[in-house]
Amino acid sequence: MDTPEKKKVIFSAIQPSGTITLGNYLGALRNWVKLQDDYNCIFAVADLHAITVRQEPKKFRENILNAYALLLACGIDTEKSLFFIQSHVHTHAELAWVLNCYTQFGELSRMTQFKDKSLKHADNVNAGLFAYPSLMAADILLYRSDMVPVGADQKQHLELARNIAERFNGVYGNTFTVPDPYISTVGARVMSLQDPTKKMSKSDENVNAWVAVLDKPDTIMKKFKRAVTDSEAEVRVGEGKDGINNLIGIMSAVTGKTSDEITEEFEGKGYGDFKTAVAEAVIEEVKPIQERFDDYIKNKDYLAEQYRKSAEIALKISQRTLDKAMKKIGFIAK
Ligand code: ATP
Ligand code: LTN
Repeated sequence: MDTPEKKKVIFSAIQPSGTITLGNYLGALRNWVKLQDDYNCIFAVADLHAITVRQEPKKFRENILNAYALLLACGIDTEKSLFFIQSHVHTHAELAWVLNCYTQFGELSRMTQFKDKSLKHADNVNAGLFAYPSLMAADILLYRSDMVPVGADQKQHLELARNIAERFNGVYGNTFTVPDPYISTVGARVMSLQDPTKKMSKSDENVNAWVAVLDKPDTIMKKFKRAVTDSEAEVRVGEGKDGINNLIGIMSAVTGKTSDEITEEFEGKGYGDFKTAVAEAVIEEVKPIQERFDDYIKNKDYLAEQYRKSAEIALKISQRTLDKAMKKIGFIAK
């Protein structure tokens, strides 16, 4: 963090809404780790976002700390990047309120995630779930972020953040940096092992649909062995072969081999052998992460030192943006 002015700013966050999956890791976290050398990166565990669906307090506390430790274990480095817990930096909730007043009901009503989640949690369609994108906009805009690495599912929210920033700047003059999406070229989209037309999601109730980065080796093996495939027995990328395409994608992301190389390697072999090989490659990939995680999670003091150190700096940076925005609106400075 020597020359934060010179490097472009990247912001991203992940919700501690459950266990972190292989999809989160291959599609997002692994890329964040790589970005740390070239950008001024700011990452957060988005705990405020997570309470838009009901959380059991004990489990929630555990999920937040586990997510923090796991991201460190994946290679998020607090010497290079800021990495904090969202609720520890109060400017996020404050700017979110302000931005709520610059976000239209109609815009929020069009968000597909809101529509999906309100169907899924029909008994708890709360105002926070509806206003979720203005909190996400606050996260991003507070740090004058240039780029936001997000998966396809979050593009609509990012587009809204851009609109909010442009609208505010239009009324009050240049206040917020308008962020661009950062679409990684190497990011894998990992699909569910049980329904490979759907993305692998940590909130999927079917535990066999996802593999967690912290799953034990025999669990990983079992889940891959149960993965849905097709009735052919050819390890190759093809139409109507969503399950095998997904397994090839995972194998390729983990080993760096191309799909052609994988096809060649498994010529004449059955799906059973291939599934075992994919499971073994994944087990190998997550092993060092799990070992580091076990160390970090035992050391609560070290974790606290890291998230506090980052939160303190994040507060200073974000407070400047919040103050600027509030001053422009007409609030009286403290
Ligand atoms: P939820 O089920 O609670 O919606 P999720 O598993 O879909 O959670 P998010 O917290 O929404 O995960 O996403 C965290 C990051 O991981 C995002 O950048 C998202 O694009 C990425 N991601 C999530 N699932 C996948 C996947 N299956 N493949 C690739 N990237 C993914
Ligand atoms: N909504 C995102 C998590 C998230 C985020 C952000 C991502 C919260 N704030 C800011 C990028 C930028 C999700 O569910 N994946």
